[in-house]
Amino acid sequence: LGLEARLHRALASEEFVLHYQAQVDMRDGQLIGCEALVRWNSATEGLVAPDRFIPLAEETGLIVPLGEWVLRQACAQGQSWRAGGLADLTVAVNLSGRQLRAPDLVERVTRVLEETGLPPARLKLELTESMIMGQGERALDLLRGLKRLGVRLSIDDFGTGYSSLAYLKRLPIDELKIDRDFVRDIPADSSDMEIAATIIAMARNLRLNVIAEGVETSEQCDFLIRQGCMAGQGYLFGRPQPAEDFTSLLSDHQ
Ligand code: G
Ligand code: G
Ligand code: MN
Ligand code: NA
Repeated sequence: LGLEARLHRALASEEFVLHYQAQVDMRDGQLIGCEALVRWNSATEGLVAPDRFIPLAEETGLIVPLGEWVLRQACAQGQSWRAGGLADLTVAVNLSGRQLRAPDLVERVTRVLEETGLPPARLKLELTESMIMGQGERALDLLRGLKRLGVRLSIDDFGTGYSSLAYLKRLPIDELKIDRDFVRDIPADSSDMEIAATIIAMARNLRLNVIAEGVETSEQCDFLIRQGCMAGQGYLFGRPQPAEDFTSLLSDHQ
């Protein structure tokens, strides 16, 4: 069976799982949210990373039902942590370009929020610059539609695209997420430090939240805080982990 057929079968037989990675206030390590990251728990290959199947899922359109499964699963999980009194986290979910182009995205998100009971303000959708830029004016309408639901919008992999300040200013977004490419070589690479600092300043000027991804060392953490970026995600604070493990972590911190 080819990969495409195996992916279809995997969706039907519920072989996909979500791992959750902490998003914290880097000043005190306080948990503020988590990002849901999909993996394929393949019967034959074990845990498969998204880089190995998301591109094909995107190409074939399977990303639309898969993405909806991810969204529903993550929202249900977030609501279950809330209902259990464990934590009131914001759950971040990645969207793909194909999902963004589907004509009924706003309706799909509305339905999932209603069905799971997660308050819209507790859902953060991560979109990349290139996904939005490729959409022209339609993107603005779409983002406005999502904002009207009350969900939060974050620009993932920020700094790797070509958004101008003028364009960004028009987008109804809440957050810039600094790509880990610009975090990895802090403090060795001074131009990466400049870029990270510039993104943080840009976010401040546009009154947007900013979060750094791929934070692995306390030097990186300290530098980012000094520049004014308080939120972070990365191995320094925790790796992506299965829902059960993330839940135990929440219970331990109660
Ligand atoms: O842990 P990591 O290897 O999870 O993720 C690799 C890439 O896969 C990231 O860039 C991430 O955005 C993407 N990814 C992870 N989960 C999802 C998902 O549910 N949907 C989409 N579209 N991309 C995802
Ligand atoms: O969607 P996005 O590209 O933001 O997905 C986050 C990706 O970054 C996932 O693949 C996740 O596993 C990975 N990641 C998260 N924290 C770290 C980190 O500290 N170091 C590295 N190398 N990767 C990380
Ligand atoms: Mn992401
Ligand atoms: Na990213």
